[in-house]
Amino acid sequence: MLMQIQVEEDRIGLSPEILRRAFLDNLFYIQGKPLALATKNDFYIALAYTVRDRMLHCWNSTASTYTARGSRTVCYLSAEFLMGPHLGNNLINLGIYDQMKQAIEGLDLDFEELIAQEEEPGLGNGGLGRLAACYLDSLATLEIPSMGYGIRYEFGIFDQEIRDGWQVEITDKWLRYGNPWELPRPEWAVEIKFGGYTEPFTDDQGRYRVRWIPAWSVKGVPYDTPILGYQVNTANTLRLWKAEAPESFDFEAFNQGNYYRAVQEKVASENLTKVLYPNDEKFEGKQLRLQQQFFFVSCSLQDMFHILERQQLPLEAFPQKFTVQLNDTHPAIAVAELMRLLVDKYLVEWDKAWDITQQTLAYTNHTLLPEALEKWALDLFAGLLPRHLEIIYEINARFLDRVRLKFVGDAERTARMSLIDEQGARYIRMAHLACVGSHAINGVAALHSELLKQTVLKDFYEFFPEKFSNKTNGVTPRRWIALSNPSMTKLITSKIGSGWIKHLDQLRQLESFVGDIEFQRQWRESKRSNKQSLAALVKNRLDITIDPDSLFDVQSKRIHEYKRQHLNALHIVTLYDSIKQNPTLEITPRTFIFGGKAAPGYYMAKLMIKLITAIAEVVNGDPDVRDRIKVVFIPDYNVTNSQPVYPAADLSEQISTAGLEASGTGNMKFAMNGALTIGTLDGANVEIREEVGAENFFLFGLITEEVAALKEQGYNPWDYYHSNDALKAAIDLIASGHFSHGDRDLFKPLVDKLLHHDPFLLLADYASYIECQTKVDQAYRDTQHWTRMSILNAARMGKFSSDRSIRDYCKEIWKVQPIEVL
Ligand code: 73E
Repeated sequence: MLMQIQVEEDRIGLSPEILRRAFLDNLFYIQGKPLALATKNDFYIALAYTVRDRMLHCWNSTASTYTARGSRTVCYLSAEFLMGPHLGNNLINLGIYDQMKQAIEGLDLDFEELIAQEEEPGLGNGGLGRLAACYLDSLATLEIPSMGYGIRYEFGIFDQEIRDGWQVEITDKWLRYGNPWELPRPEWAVEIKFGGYTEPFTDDQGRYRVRWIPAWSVKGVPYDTPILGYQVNTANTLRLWKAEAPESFDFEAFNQGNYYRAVQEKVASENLTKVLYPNDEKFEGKQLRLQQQFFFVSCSLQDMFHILERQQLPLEAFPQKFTVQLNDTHPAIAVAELMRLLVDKYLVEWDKAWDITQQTLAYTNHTLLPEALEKWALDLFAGLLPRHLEIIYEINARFLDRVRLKFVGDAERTARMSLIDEQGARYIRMAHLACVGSHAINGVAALHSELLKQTVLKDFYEFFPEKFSNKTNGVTPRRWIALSNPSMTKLITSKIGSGWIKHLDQLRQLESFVGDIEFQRQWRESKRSNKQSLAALVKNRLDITIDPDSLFDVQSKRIHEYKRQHLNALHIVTLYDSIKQNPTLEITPRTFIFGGKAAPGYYMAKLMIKLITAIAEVVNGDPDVRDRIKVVFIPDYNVTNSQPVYPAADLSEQISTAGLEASGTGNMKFAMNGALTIGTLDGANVEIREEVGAENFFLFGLITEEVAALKEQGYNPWDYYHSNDALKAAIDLIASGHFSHGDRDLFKPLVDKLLHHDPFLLLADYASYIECQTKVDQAYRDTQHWTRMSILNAARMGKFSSDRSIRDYCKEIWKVQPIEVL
């Protein structure tokens, strides 16, 4: 009896002494090592289990509370969850960061070093996957019954190395030392079928039905990770599916003595969830990708039916029990799969099944870029999912009948709205499928949601306007402030208490200290110490010395032409050139910091990285300029490496061509950490500027309507090139080989594209950008005023907490209420 209580206490106690004892216990019983023999990884694993033990109680209570209350559950379906390292975040959410630090340091171990041991699960490309992760944090913190459903990729987003200035991709073996945060649940595995053909038949009751005879199948095994909320007992689940060989197929081959075929099949099955597609906002119609999408959607929907069965609820209760959010069109096949399960498996009649499907599903659009819109070649689709194709035809036929009724004689509209693109080779339009099958459709920032209605989804908006709404993105202040920026967190809490971590609007209270000289000094000191930490990291990793007193000007995000990292580069070249022309030029010393990965097949993006590193080499090596400007490209930008970046930034570059960045979320992380934004009126920049005040935001560039008008009237970048001397000088310098050891060919594709097409209007925005950067330069010299602006930025970012976004989704789309876990 005594023994039991002792064990319990060691598993749940939160004091440094108990934590230390539990840690040593885990080191011995899980890693099988005494202190003296343990490696850093052993320490990390023991630490992780010590934390996980303290979450398991919450996880269990949460599950039983939800079952007992029969609560409505939000199911967030996403092909990507960019969770970032779990350990630090779980310590914050458990509220034991400092206690654990004390426990570990009491053993003479370096706590931060152990935290840094974790290989982050990079199961996403960028903003879309990270948004899903922030939403899970907020759902748990707000005590909303919810589940994240996705794919357990064996290889996440590649690790980036920079060699000779070029990006090199290294496979991400994140599971190689084990993953202490997940629990496999093989007992809840499901079967997923592919290929084959269909045939009609009449069932016992004389009903017309269709049978799908698939050609092959795989098994989906769920791996569960607890997602703990901040200072609550709620721990929800992230359920990621791994593909394995099906039991039955394997067995058959074995019986025939075909052992090698069985092994081969096993390998082929596991390929399905092997690797994350590393393309951000670019659709590639690859068969394996469609297999991945259908696989995780079918696994997840079948899982929901099993839960319904276990709770002995009728099929009609499906939409009351589950509300399913589709994170972009990647899971849009859910429309057809839910219909198939209801109609073919559970024998629900079509109209009723359609009601259930529509009531259950909701769709979030994340981009207007035409190259990102998913459309599957019909043959490929038919080969993999023949039954789903029939179902989509039926949905389409019924839908287009309604369109024809509402817009009589408008054949063009009918063709435009069809789920099938028949302009040439035939394709299935996944966004159309998602719109028709969902009761709610939303964009991710106010501007984006408006543009959706005016452009890519215009016809659908005209057909069912009531489905459309906006849900502006948000980010979690737990990871992006409390964990990433402890010095600012401490300062803020010393002034207004710690309530803001859960109620970010409370940061407004900082406004009353904005004129307080002592508070301003502390604010600067915090920023300065964060800059020093980043400088130390840069020195350590890249052996580049940067000055923490210089202005840290940061652009970190995926590399993409529409995000215009090369516009930033043109500014650097312009500054460089003006210093070379006028060696005594007075400018505010700046450190330009870049970070971001390029899709491996995106040649122009890779060339942009080479351009930045080439400029860095020249600038940093030139004694005339290097004390005034420095350029750093931080390799392998991921969640881990981004965490020290946001707190150290003075200036946040959000410079996409207006109308093209749906929202952005990095823009929010920077501003929350007291950086000022230089940005276009694009995505959530519009709302950030509204919140922080126009006087605390550096705005430049054409607005969306002007971009459209300029393109309409025939945009000619040459005119800008010839009428702006500084612009011409910058482009000529790049073309001359100045940054490429005399090689005039290296950057030619980039320069030619700018001069001859410039689809993202860099040249049109150049003058406005440079002028705005001059204002930044001036403003930074007035330290006190800059500090005021920095404080006001952070103080006014309450709206951009993902808690606010999730509350909006809960109220307006999901209709779910919090359930307290005791
Ligand atoms: O503006 C961002 C947005 O903040 C947008 O570009 C990004 O989603 C973020 C979160 O809403 C996004 N990613 C993708 N589409 N939009 C995407 C598309 C295909 C594959 C992977 C990612």
